[in-house]
Amino acid sequence: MGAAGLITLEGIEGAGKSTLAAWAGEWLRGRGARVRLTREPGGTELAERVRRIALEPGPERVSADAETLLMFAARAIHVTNLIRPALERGEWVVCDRFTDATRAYQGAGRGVDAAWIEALAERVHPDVTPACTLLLDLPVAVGLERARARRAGPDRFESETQAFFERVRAGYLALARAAPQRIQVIDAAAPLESVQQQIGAALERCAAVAGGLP
Ligand code: T5A
Repeated sequence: MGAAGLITLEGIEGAGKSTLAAWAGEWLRGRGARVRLTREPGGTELAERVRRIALEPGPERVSADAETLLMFAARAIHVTNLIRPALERGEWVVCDRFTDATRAYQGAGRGVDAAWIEALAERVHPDVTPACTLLLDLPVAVGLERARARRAGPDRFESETQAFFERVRAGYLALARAAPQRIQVIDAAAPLESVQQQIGAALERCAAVAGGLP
């Protein structure tokens, strides 16, 4: 395997990110890569505690700004303690969500100022950018149905309106149009086998850009 890199998976709830992140990890391992699988918000013990604060429903109001700061607080801990050290050791890091999620959910979904999000990203991870991002795209109703079918109770986000998730989805697709070299759009409404084929092809392209397969 050539130079390692960060691969992120993005999409709305129920798009299949967790399922396909594990599959992508196995795909890379099968080609001789050392792989670290992780997720956001969370990924380390402390960042997972911030995740609980960010996602658990409760009586207190969490503003869009507070939500943005919680995501970046978790991310700062995650990048410092897990992502950057793993990349420095030459491992591939496969991360279920990263800063594009803040751009899509807090930016497009909640209307948080995009320039502020970029300033926080530049501050928290100036040296860490995904080598490639797999955007699992599917209709909102399909994603929410999948997510609801496998969950006991909704977190704060899953209680949001369909219109919110439509804005998030549109936000993701706009990011993909703005960064077509990095973000590859995957048809995630397709059967799992077809999604895996698309991911395999995307990873071939990504590995070639990042340094090549053996
Ligand atoms: N968030 C996160 C922000 O607002 N800002 C941020 O900066 C960040 C980092 C938690 C929440 O945090 C928000 C966004 C989220 O609301 P999360 O833990 O990633 O983020 O939560 P979810 O997106 O809700 O995770 P889900 O588990 O619901 O979705 P996944 O991971 O996309 O889906 P997955 O793999 O669990 O699959 C769901 C079901 O669908 C099936 C699977 O088997 C599973 O049962 N499935 C398919 N079925 C048929 N065909 C396919 N192609 C399928 N693919 C998967």
